[in-house]
This record gives sequence, C-alpha cells and structure tokens, in this order.
Amino acid sequence: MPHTQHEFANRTANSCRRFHWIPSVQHSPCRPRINVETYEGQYSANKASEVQKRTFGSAATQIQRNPAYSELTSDDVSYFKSILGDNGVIQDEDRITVANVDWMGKYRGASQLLLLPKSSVEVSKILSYCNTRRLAVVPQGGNTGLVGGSVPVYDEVIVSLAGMNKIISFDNVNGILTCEAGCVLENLSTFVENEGCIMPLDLGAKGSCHIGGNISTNAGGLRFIRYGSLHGNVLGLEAVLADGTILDMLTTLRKDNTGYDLKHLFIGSEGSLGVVTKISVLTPAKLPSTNVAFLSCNDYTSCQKLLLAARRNLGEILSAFEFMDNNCIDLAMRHLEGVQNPLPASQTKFYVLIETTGSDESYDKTKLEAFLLRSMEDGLVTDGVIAQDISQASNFWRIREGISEASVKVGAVHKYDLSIPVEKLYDIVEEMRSRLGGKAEVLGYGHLGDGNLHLNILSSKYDNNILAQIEPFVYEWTSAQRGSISAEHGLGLMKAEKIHFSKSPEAVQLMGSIKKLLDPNLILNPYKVLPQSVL
Ligand code: FAD
Ligand code: 2HG
Ligand code: ZN
Repeated sequence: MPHTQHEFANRTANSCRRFHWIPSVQHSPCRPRINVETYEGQYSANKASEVQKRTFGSAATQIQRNPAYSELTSDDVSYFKSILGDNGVIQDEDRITVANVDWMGKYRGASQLLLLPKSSVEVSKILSYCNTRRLAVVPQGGNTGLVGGSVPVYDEVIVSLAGMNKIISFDNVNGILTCEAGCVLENLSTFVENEGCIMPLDLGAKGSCHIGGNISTNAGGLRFIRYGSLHGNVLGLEAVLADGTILDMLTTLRKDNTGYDLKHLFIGSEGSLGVVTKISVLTPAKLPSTNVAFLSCNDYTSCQKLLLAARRNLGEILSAFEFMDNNCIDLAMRHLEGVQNPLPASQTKFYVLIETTGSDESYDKTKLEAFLLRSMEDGLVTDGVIAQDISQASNFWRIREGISEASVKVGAVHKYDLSIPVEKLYDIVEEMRSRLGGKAEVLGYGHLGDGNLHLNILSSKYDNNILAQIEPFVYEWTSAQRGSISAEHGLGLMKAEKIHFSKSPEAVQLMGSIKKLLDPNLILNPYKVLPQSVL
C-alpha cells in the first residue's frame, strides 16, 4: 500500500533531517577479479599450435583459428625485446593467465605474449612488425569489458596500454583533458575533480577500466543521461593503425568541420580498426550540490511515469535515473559485503535511484524534495529516502553499481545489454522469466533514463539448454522492437555474428569494407565485432 505524504515526510525528516549536499560521491571502485571457472565447452590450451577450434557455449558458434596468422617464434620475442626492453615483454605464466581471461571468467584465450608499450612510437613499431609478420593482436585496456572483446580468442599477442598512463595537459579555462589511453578512469576523475571538473562518464568499473578502453567501447555508464555519449565528449584522439601509421587527430577544438570526422571511427570500434593511444576529452564543471534518492515503486508503469516526471520537474539538475528490480536487490544483499537495503523489506517490485547535481544547494534540495512528495501523492513512489551524507549516498550507489559484481558470484551469467523503447523495456525480462520457468534467475536493471536494459540471467553453471532458451529469442525480440542488441558494451566476441539483428546488410558490408581498408591483413582483434562472412 502506498505510504501517505505524511509518512514520506516523516521518513524524509528522520533520515534526512540534516540534509547535506554531497560534494563528490565516492563510488566504490570495482577491482577485477578473475573467476577461474571456464565456460562449459570452451577449449583452452597452453600451446597456440594445439588450438584450432573453440566453441563458446552456443552450439551455433564455432570459430576456427584463421590459418593465415603466423605463430609466435623466439625471433619475434627477441624483436619485441629490442624495441620495448625486457620489462615490456611479458612471458611470465601468471601474468599471461590473468591477461588471457576476461573479468567474468567466461572468455579465455591462449596467448603466450603480453606487450607493454610506453609510447605511441612503440605501439607503432609493434603493429608495423605484427602486420608484416601476420601476427594477430588484441589491444587490452583494463580488461573489464563484458563481451569477450578484450582477451585473445587463440594465440593473439596482447598489447596492453597499461604503461601509457600519463596526463599530458589540462586546459582549465575550457575544461579539456588530454592524456594517454592507458589512464585509469578513476585516476582521471580524481585529477580533474581537483581542477574543479568531472569526467563526463562514470561506471562501476572505473577503478580498473582505461579511458582508451572506454573510448574503444563507447562506454555509456551512469552520467550518460546528463552528459551524453563519448561521441560528443571526445574532442580528439590519436590512434595507431594496423600498419603502424600514427594518425594524429588529437585536436582540442570544440568545432572543426574540415572533412570527415575520422575520430568517430575509433570510438566504439573495440580495437578492430586501430589502437587508441591518446585522447582529449571535455570535462564538465564540477557542481557543488549532489543529492541521491533511493525509491521504491510498485510496478514498472510507475517507474516509467516517474522518469517522465523527473525529466519534466527536475529538468536541468537530473544527473542519474537508474532502475533495478527486486531480484537485483536480493542478489546485492546476498553477495555484497556491508551493503544494506535503505528501505524496509516489503513487497516492492522495483527500485529507482535518482541523482541530482546542480549549483545551488538549497534550490536543488527543495526541488528534489518537492518532486518526491508529489510523486508519492501521485502514487508513483511507495517509499523513499534521500541520502543525508556521503556514506548513505555511497551505499545507494554501491547497491546499483554492485549488481554486476554480485552477478558473477552466482557461477554462470549471461549478460544482455539492450536498447529498447522505455515502454517495452521490462517486457523482455518478464518473458524471459516465463520462458526459463525457474531454471535460472532473471534480473532486469539499468540506465532507464537512457532506455538501456541490463538483462542478466544467472545459474550455478553454464548450461547449453538454458542458452538455447535465451538465444536467439533475446536478439529476435529486440530486433522486432527496432532496439539494439548492444546499447553500451559493444559486440566483442559474444555478438560479432549477431550484428545483423541491429544493422542492415548494407551497413554491415560497409563496416567490413572499412575494416579491410584500415586493416587489410585483419591483424587487429580478430573474430570480434564483425561477422567472419564480411571479411
Ligand atoms: P577492455 O575491457 O580492456 O577492452 C574493451 C574493448 O576495447 C576490447 O575490444 C579491447 O580490444 C578494446 N580496447 C581497449 N583499449 C583499447 C585501446 N587503447 N585501443 C583500441 N582498443 C582498445 N560499460 C558501460 O558502457 N557502462 C557501464 O555502466 C559499465 N559498467 C561496468 C561495471 C562493471 C563492474 C564492469 C566489470 C564493467 C562495466 N562496463 C560498463 C563494461 C566495461 O567496463 C566498459 O566496456 C569499459 O569501457 C571497458 O574498458 P577497459 O579499459 O576495461 O577495456
Ligand atoms: C552497469 O550498468 C554495467 O552496471 C554492467 O553496464 C551491466 O553487468 C552488466 O550486465
Ligand atoms: Zn550499464
């Protein structure tokens, strides 16, 4: 039963009597953990020459090692040592094992070599050599990607950008940061916050992911609703092409209409067209007043109406609108240490996290409180709390950001990252639950303000019968709604063969032509992003 305005006011009064503005909510950084369980049916071997064919759980997906690629020799290793020094050439088994496995422990490659260049020139020398030798390469950032794009499939050489982590300059008049691609997002956030700005993106993996990885996946994240896509925020970048050409597009201009804007090819191309080495990005001003509310709603229709009301009534101060179903909260409480549901246990089906960020503490607070009381009167919200300090706000965010981390603790997880019109967005979660009939746990959450659903399907181990219930249904359903099968995570290995569910044959063909133009020997991130048939 919905609480009355009086009850909400009491809760607000009790929880938020001293309602402080929160200068900067420190989200808990998420460190990558490697779950050593391998995907059922997946093949792994120590020697590249033994690896010729792999399956990835789906009976339909069989990928052969492309025999056009050379196998690594000791001469290759000696060459890399001559340009990078011994410290830049890693063959140590433990370090290679970590770099071969993705964050979920779902995709595992069999590379024998990890390279750590320190400059664009070194990246250029590596790629030029690999191109001539036909050695396949996988660029790697923080290895937090969720679609199997950041790890080798077979014996590709791993080129990690971790050693290229310098801040080059910060223009504090215009708020423009220029840095190397291997900078960790959280370090950049800390740096620009000290300069009175914020990064235009934020995500749960910020303690590990690199800005180069963010750009290469066109990561969305928690600030997208306010600051939009990296296609808008990245002003320039430098990328090294497969043949070693260093392409300087590192402008810091806001406006530049001279010819084709080539940087966009590298934003979201997941290391398949070049290695991003430097970037310049717009950093918005850091505003002094941040408020976070954690709310419950009885049904999905109320969440939708709340979003509309938030857009209209919170307007320019709205900085996040995230939703989670009850299954997510249960999971988070089961698996995240020290996290508490700020609302009393009830029959609540949905939770919404709203954040506002603005420049006037008392105006922003009054506006948010009035909005929440009105939403309660209108029956859209059944209960809610507003954080009164950083610790409460962090707890709210920890629940939302921690769902991903909690999901991998169950054993096996299938993650779908869908763009769907908001009115239809939760239908697929319900349909999936009834299809699976209790064989797996189905979670729905995500960036509701951006029409982006994260559908997570959890079971104790990978099971091809479960997968057969999910795919291709989930892609067909999304395609029928004219949605996207990848809203923000990319295609990677997981969805390279599924691109046609979201893009026309002509568009995919053109993408293939661009790939072949920039990387004619197909050395960059093979088997990922595009279907083998167009290459
Ligand atoms: P990696 O995982 O190392 O690589 C990702 C892809 O980019 C690979 O194809 C790789 O080859 C390529 N690549 C990496 N660096 C370069 C480079 N310098 N040049 C060329 N190619 C490169 N994603 C979101 O969009 N929104 C979220 O809210 C979000 N939250 C997450 C929360 C958690 C807990 C986790 C684990 C992941 C989350 N992700 C999210 C996914 C992931 O963090 C992002 O995709 C992130 O941008 C990847 O960055 P990375 O440095 O880890 O890249
Ligand atoms: C998020 O929004 C991330 O938390 C991860 O994009 C989603 O793990 C997932 O499915
Ligand atoms: Zn997300």
